[in-house]
Amino acid sequence: MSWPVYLRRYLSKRQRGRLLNLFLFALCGFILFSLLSTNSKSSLKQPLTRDAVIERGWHAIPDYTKQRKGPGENGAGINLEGTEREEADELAKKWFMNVIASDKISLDRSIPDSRSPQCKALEYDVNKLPTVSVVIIFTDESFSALLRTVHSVVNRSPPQLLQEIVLVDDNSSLPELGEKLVKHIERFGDLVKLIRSKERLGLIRAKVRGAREARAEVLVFLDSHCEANAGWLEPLVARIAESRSAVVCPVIDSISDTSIAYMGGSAGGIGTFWWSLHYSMGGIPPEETRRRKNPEIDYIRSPTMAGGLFAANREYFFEVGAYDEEMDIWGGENLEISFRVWMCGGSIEIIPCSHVGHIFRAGHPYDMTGRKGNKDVHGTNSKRLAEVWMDDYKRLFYVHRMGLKDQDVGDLTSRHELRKKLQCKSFKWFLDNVIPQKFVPDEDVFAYGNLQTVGGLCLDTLQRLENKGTIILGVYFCQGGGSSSQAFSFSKDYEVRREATCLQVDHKNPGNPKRNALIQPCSDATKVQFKHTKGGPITHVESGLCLDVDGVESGGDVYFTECNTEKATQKWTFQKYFD
Ligand code: UD2
Ligand code: MN
Repeated sequence: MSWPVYLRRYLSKRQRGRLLNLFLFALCGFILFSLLSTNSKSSLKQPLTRDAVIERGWHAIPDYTKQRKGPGENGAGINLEGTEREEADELAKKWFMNVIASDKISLDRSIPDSRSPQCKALEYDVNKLPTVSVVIIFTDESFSALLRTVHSVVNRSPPQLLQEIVLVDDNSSLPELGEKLVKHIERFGDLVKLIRSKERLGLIRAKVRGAREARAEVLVFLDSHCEANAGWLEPLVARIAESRSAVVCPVIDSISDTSIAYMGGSAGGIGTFWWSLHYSMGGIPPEETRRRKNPEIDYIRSPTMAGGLFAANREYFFEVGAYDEEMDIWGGENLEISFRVWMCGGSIEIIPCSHVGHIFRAGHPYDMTGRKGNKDVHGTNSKRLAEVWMDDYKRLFYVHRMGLKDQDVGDLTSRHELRKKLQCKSFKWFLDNVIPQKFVPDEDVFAYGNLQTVGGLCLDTLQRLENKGTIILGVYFCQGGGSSSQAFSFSKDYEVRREATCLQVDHKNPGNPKRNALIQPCSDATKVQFKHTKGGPITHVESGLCLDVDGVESGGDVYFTECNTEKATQKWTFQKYFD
């Protein structure tokens, strides 16, 4: 190596060697420094510290020890009066929520911490947990509801965990969701990303779009009218870190659609389903209660999820099939992902220490029409899931949706292939192992189908809504094949029942010779039993009365009365008897 003459003149060989070392050391240092600093510029690749968040001028994280004052604080509702109230009522016809009240409430409002004391006492090492991308999809959402969702996530997530929020705008047309939204989220820097879809995707494809865009190890989905509660994120992420195939849901607290009050909730239940493929909630079964050692904290194995609010390992989410992207707009994807995850080796769980509020709206503030003018997106989405995942049990769905049997719902090949590739278990396995308490109307019963008496008349709910409490039954012309309002089972527990409701004799006016035939929620504790053989009477065991009907008139009510073997109107036959 040749040194410049002047250096050779003034420095000894040893000094020159030291200088060289120093230079090389400085060079390495410089390279290392530049590498690190470019990395911290795209700092979202790195978990952020809380200090870094504040330093970057993002929204200051409110101090929860301070009492905030103002409309809606501490989760209070807003009571509007006079013309404002009239205006809000008018607007509710379009929004299905009180947008005026929502606009009055701070985007950073405080809400009551709905966790149990045990949950509050838990500590997590957030530096050891994986980071999170929160995906929030929306179409024409109320500006304040959407941004309160975003603010609540920023405010109540440990900065070390929250890598990014991905907003997916599903082709909204409201002007305030344009530039005004972009300006508003600037304060969050690159913590919040906004993706705009030029075409309407529907919520299923919008969620997949957001998931593809997400970069963190864990994905969390939220609806665009939520409020994340204190400590909501840590327990979700911790459970996924422990079990990669756990798809976990927070407890969904309720936010009033009329006053926007944060109303809290409890982790007292699991997700189930109706054979019509609507989501439903149920009590925690006794086996699950026994398995959970600490009822305040331990996760709850849930057969299904509501759909909107959940977290999953991002790679696992895609491995297990993300969503069926041929499903359109709204509905069905929540049961599809639930059945699929369980059947393909994962689990759906509710994490009682994680709470997120959600505004439950009575209608959809957006167009529900799917592709090709489809007005029944829930129906066609559900048929897709029934065909792929429910094996022969899809018959029970078609009892409710006979009209869909011949309906084309598009190609299912890739979803069938997915099920094969993942070697998923059968739907019977799911019923037996994940939701053994689910009543299967045509299995484990003595008889099933319509229940016919003379004159071609069948026992019928007459479209009276049995989920709204007790109803009186009647008769109607038999519908042959299978009609949901005429579907009854004679169970092995000797109940005459439907999916979740049971036949009962009206206990009012016991002296009355005609006692109403009611249908009411079944009870495990007190089973209402009947005696029956093919073509014979339906006899109430407790009172000894028999099911009867006046004349042979369609639409008439049925009742219980003294048994009379001579009377043709007391002879009943189920469509199908087993053995
Ligand atoms: C529930 C779920 C919802 C979804 C749905 C069934 C909860 C709390 N919510 O209905 O996430 O699983 O059941 O499909 O469990 N959206 C779009 N594009 C559309 C339609 C909706 O982006 O075409 C957005 C919408 O702005 C909202 C989200 O999707 O953020 C869910 O819609 P929703 O709130 O109307 O559904 P929800 O709560 O009745
Ligand atoms: Mn919602």
